[in-house]
Amino acid sequence: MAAAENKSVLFVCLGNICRSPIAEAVFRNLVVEKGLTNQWMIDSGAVSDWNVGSSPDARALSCLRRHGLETTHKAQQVTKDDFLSYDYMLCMDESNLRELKRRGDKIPNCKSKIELLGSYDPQKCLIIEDPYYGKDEDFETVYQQCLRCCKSFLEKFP
Ligand code: WE7
Repeated sequence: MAAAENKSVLFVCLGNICRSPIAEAVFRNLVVEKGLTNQWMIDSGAVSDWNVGSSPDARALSCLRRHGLETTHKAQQVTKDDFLSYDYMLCMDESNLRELKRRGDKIPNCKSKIELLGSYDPQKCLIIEDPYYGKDEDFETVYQQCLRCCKSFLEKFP
């Protein structure tokens, strides 16, 4: 019988159209590859409400496609409920971290551990920079950082 989902992670960035959908797709693929799909609830969200309902940035989609991944994600803002249900909120930069912690601090029974995804990087590259005003190669850098960090995060759960 399939085990119930018992671990959960929400990947978070500013607008949920560049970095966090890449992280979500990368992590989901690792979980599928390891046959752990039924153990994990995985999603992504934004600190801001700016892009709600939008598909990921075209450059994020082509980066994922280049690596054989797809997503149908639509941008959504992190909700109060998310702080009560997710084990982990993994975000990309200090601004995301500050904002999520500020919100989490106001929520009684906040369950989520709020951390930088980059804190799991074996290469110690702590910040996953916003590629919004960048080039394709910046999206590739985001992808490689997400891959290293997601692998290392998943290894925490034997
Ligand atoms: C971004 C962005 C990103 C910057 N995705 N946007 Cl113009 C704007 C204003 C408030 C929230 C959002 Cl989300 C957006 C659109 C979407 N990754 N990065 N904007 C960004 C980057 C550097 C300096 C200033 C901004 C607004």
